[in-house]
Amino acid sequence: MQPDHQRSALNRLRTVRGHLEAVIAMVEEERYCPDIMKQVSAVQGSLEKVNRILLQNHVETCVVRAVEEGRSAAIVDELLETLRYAPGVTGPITEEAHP
Ligand SMILES: [Cu+2]
Repeated sequence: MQPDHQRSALNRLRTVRGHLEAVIAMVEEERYCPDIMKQVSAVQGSLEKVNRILLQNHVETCVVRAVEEGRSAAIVDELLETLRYAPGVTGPITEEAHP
């Protein structure tokens, strides 16, 4: 991975881990359901940000290399398949999805 993308992805994932621990505590403490749902949604938004970073890294490295090596058709097929893992990535940018 490109070092800046790796650092950014790791920072965000570690933040999500902490956030998720807090959500688990909310469930254990039987907090008000909509309050928990709001936090789950925020975690999902954070994970979508990670996928945006991973996709950017992939396009800048693996995809560029594949095109240079004449594997354009195969990498485009794979890329379209990859986008299915991240519907939030290809949708409109919401406030939460901004870096
Ligand atoms: Cu890649």
